[in-house]
Amino acid sequence: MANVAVVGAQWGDEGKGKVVDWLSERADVVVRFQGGHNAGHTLVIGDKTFKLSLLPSGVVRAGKLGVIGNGVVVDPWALCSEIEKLGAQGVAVNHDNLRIAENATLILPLHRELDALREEAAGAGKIGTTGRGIGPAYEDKVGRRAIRVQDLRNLTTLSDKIDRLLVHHNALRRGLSQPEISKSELMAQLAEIAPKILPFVDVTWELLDRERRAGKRILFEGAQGALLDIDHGTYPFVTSSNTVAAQAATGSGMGPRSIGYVLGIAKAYTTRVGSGPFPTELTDEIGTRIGERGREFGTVTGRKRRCGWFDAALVRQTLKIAGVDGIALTKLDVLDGFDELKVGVGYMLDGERIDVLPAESDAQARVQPIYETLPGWTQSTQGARSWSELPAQAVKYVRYIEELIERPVTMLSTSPERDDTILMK
Ligand code: 2SA
Ligand code: MG
Repeated sequence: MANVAVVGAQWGDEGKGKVVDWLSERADVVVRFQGGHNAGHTLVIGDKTFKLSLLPSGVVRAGKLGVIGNGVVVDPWALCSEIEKLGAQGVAVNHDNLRIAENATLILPLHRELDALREEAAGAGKIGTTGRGIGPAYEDKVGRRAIRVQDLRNLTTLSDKIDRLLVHHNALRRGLSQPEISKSELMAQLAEIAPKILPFVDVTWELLDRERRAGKRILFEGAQGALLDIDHGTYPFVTSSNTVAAQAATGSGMGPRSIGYVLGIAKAYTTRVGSGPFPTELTDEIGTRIGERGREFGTVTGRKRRCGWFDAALVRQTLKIAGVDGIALTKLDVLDGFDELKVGVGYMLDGERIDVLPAESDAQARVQPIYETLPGWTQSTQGARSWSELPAQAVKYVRYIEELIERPVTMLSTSPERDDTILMK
């Protein structure tokens, strides 16, 4: 098996966790390469449910190494509490199964505060962030003033770096009429957390290169989805990292050829959390029914997700941008029992038919979806483990999607249970 990168093809929450878990059994190393604890993966293993946020999914399986790559923003306090929670569920996280890139950026309490302050100030124009400080931390990274994981090794040099950081942040806070950040308090907080994080810190690009050359199989675990990508998503209603497969290389310190296969994950319908355009959104009782059947609430924030029909035009677009070879289609069973199903095949914009979502945010908000209608099915597909267990109309639905998105559906998921998966090719 080639090294696989798993990326979301919609707005996140596509069910990447289950697929990553399924694939992680066949991998040796699982790497996170972007995002932070804004991600949320629910893994159902036997009778246990694990909710992971920052930790790579591999850590819950014995003998796998989880790597938090340089492209991730790491909140050390959130990480420690996640490790503690897993510990209480009987999973020990230690140097043997977790490494963190020394050059990963830290999320500090001031980032979380700034995230909240900005959202509050934006009122109706807010992004609807997860409030985890993700955006502000990435801003500091690109602004070349971030504190990185390795800086926790030396409190003397850390002091100078914090001075530089606070020049920026305290100016910003004065503008927002907020009290300045106390350097001594921040230093004390970091000095306290450092010994808990440092045992995991490693030169992960080198470690990954070694593993790759030893023939170990590496699984790249994406978070969020292509439509939340900072460049290619529905900007500005996006997250602050690149979520497409190319980032798996940059965000882990490996070359692009280390990725052998890109698996996109798409839900059999569409959901979105937070603000921003969503052409096939259903605000009627059908949307409510999908949300209830699909239990569409955020793993991380518990927020209710907006629901709508599958948008094939959009997914075709993201698969191209993300470089996806084939997709796993998830939560097909949620669509059981509908009389008919609609699939978005393109858009109308100001009286003209278009096949792609325009890049400009006002135009994105104005497009009207064009639908094709397909008959639904009455039988249950939940838990189906083979093609032959699916009703003919469900097969037709999947085949139709496949045709529209111009990529094969290589995997079909019919319940949160790992083994309720149909391999297509
Ligand atoms: P942020 O906090 O700056 O990243 O928020 C910016 C926008 O990105 C959205 N966002 C997400 N939307 C869906 N799923 C997300 N993460 C988890 C996942 C899902 C979960 O990867 O599956 O736990 O529910 C995620 N992360 C960020 C957010 O809603 C804003 O629109
Ligand atoms: Mg999720």
